[in-house]
Amino acid sequence: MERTLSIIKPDAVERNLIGNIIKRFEDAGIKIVAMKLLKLSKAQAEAFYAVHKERPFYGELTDYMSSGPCVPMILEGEGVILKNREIMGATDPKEAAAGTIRADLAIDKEKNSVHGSDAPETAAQEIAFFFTEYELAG
Ligand code: DGI
Repeated sequence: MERTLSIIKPDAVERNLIGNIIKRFEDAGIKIVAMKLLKLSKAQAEAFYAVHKERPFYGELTDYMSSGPCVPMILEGEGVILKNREIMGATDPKEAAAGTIRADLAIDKEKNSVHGSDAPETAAQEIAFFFTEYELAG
């Protein structure tokens, strides 16, 4: 069964939106098979977003991601990588489809409430960044 990494980002945790976001995944038939709440250090945020190192927003993005607690989760289900991306909506909430998490809840392109892996290889890497094998529920 396919798995992906989701993160409820600091702006959403701060505004008490953890339950709202998790309900959307559960209502879509997606299973949460691992979950934790933690605060990334600046160095950890930089490592997680290393792929964006050369982008002009890298400093701001990693400051923001280390500014407060976040909730990384492993989601499981058929086609869950794409399904999660659809439930999240486009990166910029102004461009996100109605009814998506980002359209409904996100603040802006940076404080966009959720992260979701974009492909099987990145999903495997990102899951391993936050979780060890023994932390998986099944
Ligand atoms: O996979 P996504 O999160 O939808 O988007 P991405 O992989 O292109 O970018 C990763 C994150 O980087 C995104 O969720 C928020 C941030 N980001 C992307 N583009 C911009 C940005 N942050 C700022 N400040 N400005 C941007 O143009």
